[in-house]
Parts: sequence; C-alpha cells; structure tokens
Amino acid sequence: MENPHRPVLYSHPFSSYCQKVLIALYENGTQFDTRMLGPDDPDAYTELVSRWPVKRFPMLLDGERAIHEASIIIEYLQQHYPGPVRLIPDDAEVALQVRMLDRFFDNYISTPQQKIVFDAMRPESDRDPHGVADARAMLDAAYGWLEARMQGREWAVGDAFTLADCGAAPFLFYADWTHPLGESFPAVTAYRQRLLARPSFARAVDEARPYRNLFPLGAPDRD
Ligand SMILES: N[C@@H](CCC(=O)N[C@@H](CS)C(=O)NCC(=O)O)C(=O)O
Repeated sequence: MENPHRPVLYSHPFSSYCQKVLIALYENGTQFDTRMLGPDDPDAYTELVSRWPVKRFPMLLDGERAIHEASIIIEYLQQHYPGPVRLIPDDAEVALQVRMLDRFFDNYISTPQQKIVFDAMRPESDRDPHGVADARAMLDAAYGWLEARMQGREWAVGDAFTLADCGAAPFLFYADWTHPLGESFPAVTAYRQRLLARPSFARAVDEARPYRNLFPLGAPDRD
C-alpha cells in the first residue's frame, strides 16, 4: 500500500550526514519535502531539538514519526518508500558487509574528520591539539585500510552502489579537504572521484556549493 505521507527532511545542504541521506533520496527519486535548518526558518531547529535533544541532524519526519541517524533513515526509506535502487541488499550476508562498511565510514572517516573541523571552530584557547593529532592518526589508519580494500573494486561492497557508498561519498569528500589523501592512497582517491561523478552525489555537492564559506578550515578551490 502506498504510504500516505510525504516525508520531511530537516537538514542543511552543507552537512555531510544530510548529504548521505540526500544521496539515498536522489538515487531512488523519492518524493520528500525539506525544512532547511538555518536563519530563514528558526522553527525548524526548534522542532528538531524538541524531538532530538542531542541536536544532531538530519531528522526525517514521516507524519508524527521522527527517524534519526542517517543510516537508519536510509534503512527506513527502503522499508517505507522503496525505489528501484536497493541500498541495503536483500542478501543478508552482503547486507552485513554493507552495514560494516557503513560503520567504518561513520566511525573512522567521519568522526575523526568532524573532530578536526569542530576543533577549528573553537576559540584558540579551547583547542585540543592532542585530540586532533589522534584524529589525524585515525584518518591515516582508515585511509590505509580502505586503500587495500578498494584494490580492484568499484564500490565499497560487491558490484552495486549501496548504503556504504552513500556515507563514503560526503565523508571522503570532506575528509580529503581536512586531511588530504595526497599521493599515498590512489585507490581511495579514485573511489572518491567515482563518488563525485555519481549523479546523486554530484547533485548534493552542487546544492552545497553556496555554503562553502562555512567550512572553517577554508574550502580548497577544487571539487
Ligand atoms: N550520528 C549522526 C551524526 C549526525 C551529525 O553529526 N550531524 C551534524 C551535521 S553533519 C550535526 O548535527 N551537527 C550539529 C551539531 O554538532 O550541533 C547521524 O548519523 O545522523
């Protein structure tokens, strides 16, 4: 039976976790409305915080049901608004690998990347150089693991674009700005380029271009 609601995404175009969900929505051509979190709609942020005091976004509101956490929103969309692209494969073993890679990109690419960016937004006196050094070491380790994994692969798991690639795209995009891949990780760099060429992510990147001034480390003049 067709779902009677049109879900509403509370998000900001420059946010990596919002882009992760936008990729899933665009891959399947899912119809949705947006409440953009920003000065033009202060009520949107108030509503987000009233439902999710940890103040993290995106949030998907489907009728009165709020869904949090980008990966879970993508799982929810597949269950409730299925489209032609199965981002969580039907095969349980392959789906397990997809979820493992999804955790990898969240925990070991995005989390250290965010640590470095959030640190740069603090006043000089409140910075945490030790934590930032740990985050850079984590990114180097994660890049190394991914470099070995991506040999001969097009996407993170199997032959198809999945949930894992939805996260990889924005997280590697910003991670390379924050802690450059350089020359040492050619397979990861090539994977990042393939992700940038994927129409769903290219659209999200284009929609976020006007906000590059928000990047506290200075957005590089590329991508
Ligand atoms: N675990 C969350 C992380 C979401 C997240 O970190 N979102 C960022 C934007 S990219 C955010 O809400 N930042 C606002 C803040 O830290 O106050 C998810 O998977 O959705």
